[in-house]
Amino acid sequence: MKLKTIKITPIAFRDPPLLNAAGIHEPFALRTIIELESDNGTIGLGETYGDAPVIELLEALRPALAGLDPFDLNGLRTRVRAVVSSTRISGNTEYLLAPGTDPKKNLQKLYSALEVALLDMQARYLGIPLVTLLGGAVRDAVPFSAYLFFKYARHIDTGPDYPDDPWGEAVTAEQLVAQAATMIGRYGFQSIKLKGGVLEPDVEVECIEALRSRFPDMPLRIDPNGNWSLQTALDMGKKLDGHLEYYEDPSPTMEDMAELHRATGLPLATNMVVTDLEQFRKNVHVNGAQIILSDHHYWGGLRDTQLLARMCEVFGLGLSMHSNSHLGISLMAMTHLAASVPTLSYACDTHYPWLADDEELLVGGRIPFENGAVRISDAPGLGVEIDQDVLARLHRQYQTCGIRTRDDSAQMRKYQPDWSGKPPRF
Ligand code: GKR
Ligand code: MG
Repeated sequence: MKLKTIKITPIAFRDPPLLNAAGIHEPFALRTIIELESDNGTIGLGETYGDAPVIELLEALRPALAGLDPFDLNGLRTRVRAVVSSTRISGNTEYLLAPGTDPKKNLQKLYSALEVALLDMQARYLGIPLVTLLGGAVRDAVPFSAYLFFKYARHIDTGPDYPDDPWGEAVTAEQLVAQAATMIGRYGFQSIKLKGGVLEPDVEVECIEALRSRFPDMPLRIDPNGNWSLQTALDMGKKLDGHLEYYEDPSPTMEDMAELHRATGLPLATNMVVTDLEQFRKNVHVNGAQIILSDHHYWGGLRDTQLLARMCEVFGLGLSMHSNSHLGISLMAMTHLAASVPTLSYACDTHYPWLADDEELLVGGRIPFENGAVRISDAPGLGVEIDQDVLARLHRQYQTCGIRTRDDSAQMRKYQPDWSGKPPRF
């Protein structure tokens, strides 16, 4: 079997005005959809970041992929390495809250984008679910958490044709609890993550307390994305003690996290200070984070994330899973991966509930959650097909939306012209 066609389609989908440490989500989030076809008609699908530098790299890689044996992942790695080291990217921007935008991870993210699509192709060719190729399912359904965001009711700069999202405003504890109740009612999630670092820290602690009284048995997490100074994180840690399953990236540096853990004993999780092997090694020495949030999009694909899981086990670290705004192909890749990893013992993050119903590009629409979990079917590969009409619509939206690289801080300056987005703000 040889790779014959490689289709790379940038898309944009509507994203609600979600608030975070850097600023606010723009009206459209970007992704890239990868469709491979082999000379015997087997397909392979992938989804990755949609920022301009990633698309430039994918386009540079495309000619080198023709004729590749889909089982030759070392061949893929060699080709990706050659392209990454020889391609000059025009807009190498890094957006701190999305680790995948770091240009130092170009090799990992480019390899991952193609590795997922090739593994999907391999599994479809063999007629087995992707998880079987990854070593077999240790669970047949993967639990995700309700990912709550503070948010405004609507975007500032969209025209009359841009529909309001159904979630409404959430800038008070009462509104946030209502958001949680809706999300849990709709999808059955059994744990909650709150994206923090947005309102005054004491207000966010009150929100966690309000969630605790409304959902007494749910594991809770808060993630201020490094927007709290060490002192603030210590003060809030005392108030949050007893409420949290883990405390995610309260402060911006590994050293601050280590100090916080020494002082409070709270379990700290990260997708900001441990995002590559060098940081992993350093973390083992300083004990900054005790739980690593994996993400195959920047950890170098499904197999390298399985390796990360083994390393976490070796060094006694916990493992969870991070997400950025994404569609169903990524959700299924995350699900097959998580189903194959025995030590992934926390409910995974997903932004999927924030996706509008009419913007899932899979045949059959949105992937269903049962009791907060996504089930793996017997279908070969990732088990999903693309609805080409929706893909074409989302590509047209990409062409007209005007966004080429995610920038939540620039978007926030439309609301607050003096906004810097530089952490820690509190
Ligand atoms: O989508 O606003 C967001 C998140 O803040 C995202 O950018 C982060 O990467 O979800 C992420 C996290 O857990 O830090
Ligand atoms: Mg995080």
